[in-house]
Amino acid sequence: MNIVVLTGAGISAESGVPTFRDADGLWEGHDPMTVATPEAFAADPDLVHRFYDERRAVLPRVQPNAAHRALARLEAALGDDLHLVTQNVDDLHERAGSRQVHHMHGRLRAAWCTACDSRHDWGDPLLDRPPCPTCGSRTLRPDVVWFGEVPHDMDVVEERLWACDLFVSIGTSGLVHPAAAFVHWSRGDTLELNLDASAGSTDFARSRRGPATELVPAWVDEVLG
Ligand code: BV8
Repeated sequence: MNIVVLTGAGISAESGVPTFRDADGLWEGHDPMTVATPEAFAADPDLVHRFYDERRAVLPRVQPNAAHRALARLEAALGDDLHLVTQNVDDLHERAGSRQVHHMHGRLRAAWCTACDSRHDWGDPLLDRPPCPTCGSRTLRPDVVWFGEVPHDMDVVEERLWACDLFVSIGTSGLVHPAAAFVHWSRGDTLELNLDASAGSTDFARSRRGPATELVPAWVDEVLG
């Protein structure tokens, strides 16, 4: 059984990580969608660094939940027959035990040097422009994919979706592309597990409504029998 699972901010909501649209939409008076852009970073790098430094600092204080753990259990059973791709930049899938996590939008706990193109695991602030471990220049940025930038390894996702028996979307509003289009790329059956109807709910063969910490463990139990 070849399965592709996509997760969004909704799977981390019950861990206390605010989603993009539930966090009453503003951060320091800014719409996150306008801060997560190369233009915002060029215009006001300190503002953007603060946005990501704050979110990076929260991570050690939040824990994975039953939904993250259920997907780790699924990976332990299915191995390479499961492809887990997440829009999330948090590290909760890894901390729940998932070993193969495709962060299509990058990772909060990583820094990318715009001078030498090196990437580094990174848990500290970037606001004070620490030197790049590789080249020493003070040009590190958050290693996340901003609006207008190209998500990582979409060709891999396309291949896996074309070959899958089942595509499951968990905790995403289906507003951001190209993740919102995955349901159309899937050769197999499609299932949405989400608290509310998403922008793409009607494109799924089946949809279940409810919190991820209830829906995901129950679905994994069904798959593993
Ligand atoms: C690209 C990293 C080209 C940074 C993020 C017009 C039409 C179509 C597309 C576009 C367009 N104009 C512009 C575009 C492209 C643009 C886009 O989609 N814009 C949108 C706003 C229209 N996309 C891009 O720019 C992307 N790049 O297109 O390049 C390309 C394409 C293909 C191939 C090659 C090149 C890059 C987008 C990446 C942006 N970076 N994140 C950061 O995190 O700061 S996006 C960011 O927002 C997240 O990563 C996530 O993807 C998105 C938020 O979405 P969700 O995860 O769904 O979260 P949300 O809050 O919206 O929803 C939460 C859901 O959970 C809700 O449905 C809720 O009901 C549910 N929920 C809540 N609690 C629970 C729950 N469910 C279960 N249990 C619960 N307890």
